[in-house]
Amino acid sequence: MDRTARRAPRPTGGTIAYDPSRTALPLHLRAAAVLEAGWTGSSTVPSRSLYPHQWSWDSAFIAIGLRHLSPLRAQTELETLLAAQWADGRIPHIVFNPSVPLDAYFPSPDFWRSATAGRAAGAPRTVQTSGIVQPPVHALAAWLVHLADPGLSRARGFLTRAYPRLAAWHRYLLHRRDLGGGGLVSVVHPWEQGMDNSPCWDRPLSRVTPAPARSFRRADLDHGSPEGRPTDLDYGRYVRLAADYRDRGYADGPGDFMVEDPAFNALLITSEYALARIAHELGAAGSARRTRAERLTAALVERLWDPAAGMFLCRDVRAGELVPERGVAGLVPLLLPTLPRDLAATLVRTVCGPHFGLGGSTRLVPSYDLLGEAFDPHRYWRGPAWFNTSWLLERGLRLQGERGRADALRRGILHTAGASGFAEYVDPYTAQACGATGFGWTAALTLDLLHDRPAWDKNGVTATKGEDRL
Ligand code: 9WN
Repeated sequence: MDRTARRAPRPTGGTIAYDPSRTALPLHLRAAAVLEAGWTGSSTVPSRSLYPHQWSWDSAFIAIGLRHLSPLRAQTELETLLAAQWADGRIPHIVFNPSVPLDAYFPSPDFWRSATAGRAAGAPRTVQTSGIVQPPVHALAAWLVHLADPGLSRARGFLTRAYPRLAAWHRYLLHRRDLGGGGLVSVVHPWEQGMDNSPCWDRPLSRVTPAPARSFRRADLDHGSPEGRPTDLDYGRYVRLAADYRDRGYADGPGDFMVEDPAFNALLITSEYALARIAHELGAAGSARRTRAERLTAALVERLWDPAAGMFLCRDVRAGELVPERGVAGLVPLLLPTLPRDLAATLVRTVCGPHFGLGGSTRLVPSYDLLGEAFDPHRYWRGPAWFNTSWLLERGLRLQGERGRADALRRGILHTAGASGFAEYVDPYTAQACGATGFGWTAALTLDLLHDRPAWDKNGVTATKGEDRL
């Protein structure tokens, strides 16, 4: 099926309308046009059709790309998200746009009822949000956005205002979400981890009684093809988990679904390093945060490393065991500067080996084990390659000194992003576009790779670490 023919995002007045067929335009202009078309005035939608609100980790990735177009807009993107933070510190996974009809996306604000059900947890009154979270990429994004124009950032007090909110966000995760008691954060819903339909959730999700299919109406199937989206049974389980959490007033505690995920925790650690840099920029000491990041790295290794798999796995906290499925999340700790060298070398072998095929059968990193029983090259997070995870691994490979592999992955991302019309995700073997086109983070991370890496290449790997200053 030719998904590039799907409805294009609505253009905004006076800007270049996004049109995937305009392949003659240079890549950076096409990527910029996608971000222009998705800009609402205060944030950027992941996709006008499928995801017409603001999503948490999408906004962080989008800000990382937007900073090259407009540092002011990139700061605004993050500020809009941070303004929706709850008093308990959580940053909600969706901030709803009140001008979008309720039936455009499910679950809509009337399902989450943040202002009422979330009152005890301190949900904001002026804006409607979901009550779950997404991976903490935000401090990393804030730091990179600051670096794009430190003068503007300082003049606007960007980091001064963002820092306490980001610190409260990390505090929430580290204190309220250490449900396994081993120092790592647990997610309580597959949507929190961001790779919604990964086979890594199948086992822990099987304990959840699905909400009856007739009790809700999926809006995603109005836009996405059913073969590419989660099944009704899985959706029923997502709805049940979210409704139960809401009905407990979004209070955190033991529940049916509690998973320690390697990507979520590795991103928290990366963002802790970024917070240390931000603290230093603001004249405070960041050493406690660095120490914490190192301690969290050690906990990650202790609780989630599986030597037989040669990678990190998810821990099902309820069952007290690792989930024997290889997801791309288990490679993301390549981002960590104090990962033991032998583990980093093993991870590189795994990403390039038969389970993920990078540089052999695949050019982008598949979301799930190519040899896994549940592998499906087109279904959501069960095999296709996503651009944000490949961007993270490009960064991780570069940090670990794997410059040649990082360069090849960068080229693969840029080529595939352009050829697919900035697809949401692609078939890992054929690079066929899947899901929405004109997708926000695909365009943003394309811009980021176009801007940053040539300079890094000139200066080598040491400069890469220096530029990040993490
Ligand atoms: C639920 C917006 C989001 C991404 C997630 C992706 C998908 C939503 C959905 O879209 O999730 O949050 O309806 O499937 O899995 O990573 O943030 O782009």
